[in-house]
Order: sequence, then structure tokens, then C-alpha cells
Amino acid sequence: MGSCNGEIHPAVGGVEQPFRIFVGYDVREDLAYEVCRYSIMKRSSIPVVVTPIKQADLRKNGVYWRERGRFESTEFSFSRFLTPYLANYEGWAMFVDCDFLYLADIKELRDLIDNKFAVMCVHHDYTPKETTKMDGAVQTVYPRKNWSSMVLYNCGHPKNKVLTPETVNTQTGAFLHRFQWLEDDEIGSVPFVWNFLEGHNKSVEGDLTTLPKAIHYTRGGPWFEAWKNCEFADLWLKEMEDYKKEAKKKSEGNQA
Ligand SMILES: [Mn+2]
Repeated sequence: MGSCNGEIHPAVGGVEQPFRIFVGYDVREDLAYEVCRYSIMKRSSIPVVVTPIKQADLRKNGVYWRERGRFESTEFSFSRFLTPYLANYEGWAMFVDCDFLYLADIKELRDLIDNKFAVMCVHHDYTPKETTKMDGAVQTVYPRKNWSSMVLYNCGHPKNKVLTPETVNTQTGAFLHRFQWLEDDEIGSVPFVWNFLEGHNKSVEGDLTTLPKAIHYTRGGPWFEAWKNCEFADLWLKEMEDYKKEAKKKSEGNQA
């Protein structure tokens, strides 16, 4: 990467600017959010700022006003597309669902960024087997399913100026989730291991390039009773224990 990195991740006053990560937040999945955030911070070798996208806050600030539809399985089904707006349409920022567990350094993903694209994500070819997900919300099937669950946004790209609060509040799910504001060649691809779908993607024995770098518990994760024995549940539960130990240490430190 070398010199071109300078433009993608500008240093201001000689200080590397943190990589901005917006995480979809749902009040029913607070612990999932905390563990996802913890898993990123713990392994990151670069400065990162993690910000939850909370619908209640967006409504209070007047940037989100659309009515919740029947097919929205989370609070961030649509608000995720505010990422370029929330990043002031500058530089690159990442959006990710809260039901991810990171197992690798986020720098590896950031280093895949290529300015010729407006967005970059895993190009899943995917039809889910379940008709319901998580706690009974209806599972819908559409092209580019799951592409929008982890997206690197080139927030300064002119095409992404379309993603104003007005657009995000009024456009259809198809328009937004299928990236219909973009041409196909403006949508870059990253390896599937960065959005490894639990219950769908598989690692190939002996092939290190197929080991997950970020597990996506898209059907529901161990923080839901019904999914406490899903694949990779042990990894998430271990991370949760580490997060809780760390949080306890911090709160004791604050009291001292
Ligand atoms: Mn998800």
C-alpha cells in the first residue's frame, strides 16, 4: 500500500486519524454490541473510534423519522445507511451489525480499502434456510442479501452524497439494501472471511484463507436463548467473559 495510504487515511498534524466504525445498535442486543465493540478494540493495532447507531438518538436529533416497517428485524435496518452522513461525507468509515465477533486486527480490513470504489463489502450469494430469525422476526429473501451488514463506505465519494437523511428515511428497502444508487463496478469486494455467516459459510480444512476473521451470527447469536448452542457460540461466550472481566476491572478502578 505504502504512499497511497497517505491519501486514504490522512494524517492531520502528523497524527494518524482514527478509523471510524459505526455499529448498528438494538436495545434487545446491548450485550452483543458491547462484545462486538470489545472484540474490535482488543485486537486493533490502529486507533479506532466505535460509535453505536442508536435509533432513539437519531430520532431525537431529527435525522431519522421513518415508521418502523413489518420487515425490519432490527432497529438499524435503515439507519445503517446514514453512515456517510454521520461521517460528514469525509474519508472512509465502516458500518457493521452488532451481531459480529472480530477475531482479527481491523487494520487488515482497512488496508484492503481502494479509493476507486464507493463502497466495499463481502459479495455473498446467499439464500437463508430459515424463514424466521432471532426472536421470531420474519426473514426476507432478496438479491445481495447480507451485503449491507458490513460495509466500508467511501464517505467522500460523490455518489454517496445521495445518502442524505431524506433518502434514508424515504427510499425503499430494495433501493438501499441492494445499493441501487451505485453501479456494479463501484461496489468493491472483500474476502468472505470478513463477514463469515454462521450456519452458512464453512472453513476448508487446511486452507487458512477460509478461517473467519469476523463471525456474523446472522441467524441470532448466543445472547439469545434459542441460539446459545449455535456454531462458534463458545468463541462469543469466551469473549463475553473477557469483556465482563475488563468492564469489572474498569469500574473498580474508577471507584478507587
Ligand atoms: Mn446481522
